[in-house]
Amino acid sequence: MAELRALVFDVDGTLADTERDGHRVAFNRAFEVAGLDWHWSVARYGELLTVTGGKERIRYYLDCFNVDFERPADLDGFIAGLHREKTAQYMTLMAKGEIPLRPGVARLLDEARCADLRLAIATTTTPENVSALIESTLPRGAMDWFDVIGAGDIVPAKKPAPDIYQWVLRELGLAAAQVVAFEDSAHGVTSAHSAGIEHIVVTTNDYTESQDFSSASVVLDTLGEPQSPVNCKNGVAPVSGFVDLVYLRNLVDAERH
Ligand code: XBP
Ligand code: MG
Repeated sequence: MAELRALVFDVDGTLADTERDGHRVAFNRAFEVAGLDWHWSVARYGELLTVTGGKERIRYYLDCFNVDFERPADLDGFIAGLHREKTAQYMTLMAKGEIPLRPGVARLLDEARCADLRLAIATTTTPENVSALIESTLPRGAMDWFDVIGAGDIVPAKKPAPDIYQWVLRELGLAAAQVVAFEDSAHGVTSAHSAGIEHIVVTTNDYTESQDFSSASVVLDTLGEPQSPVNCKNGVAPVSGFVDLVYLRNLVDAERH
């Protein structure tokens, strides 16, 4: 039986609740800077999250929600420019440190590091956004805690395709059976599942909490803390009340028998 060797984290919705008050706000600020009268409301953004990746999301918005917009001849260049501004806006927002890590994230990262488990990231978001979040929420140098960061356009097919998880496994030099992934969305779950990776869902955000997570070993509201135990929505809850390495190893063993 394979031993657990690495934890692989999604970013948006998993490490932190970044979509509604981070990415959405940054998109709207970028539209304003570009002199566009577009505004993505909280509800509309939920619909737009059907598509992963910011550039892809802008194109989807034009295709489905703003079909009358007079498109520039170089639409790809226009979208890329808007998205660059959105990334800059997002980084400025993150630097203010207003979006914290979700409960249990810092604790589990620390425990994994002490136990010499490797850490990795598998996300569709732009790499600069990952560093902006990590640097604003964890101690200096925390980027080095992660052996592999799979992010953004590094693979052409974003989640729900399995490519980003397959890329991360290749870079780690590990088999799917040696890692556990943490996700918050149906797209992320499909991606991890298609790559053959055991995954845990941790979600409390309005955008993803009622999605289909039937392939996940367990669905929890958070990773939990000693003082604030998890609420288990599906699967076996941690006896301690929070996700730790004992729980993860048991879960992995149970799934593989
Ligand atoms: C996250 C996303 C990202 C962000 C935007 O999905 O869908 O596209 O919303 O990021 P996941 P960019 O959590 O499954 O990785 O604008 O940088 O693309
Ligand atoms: Mg996510």
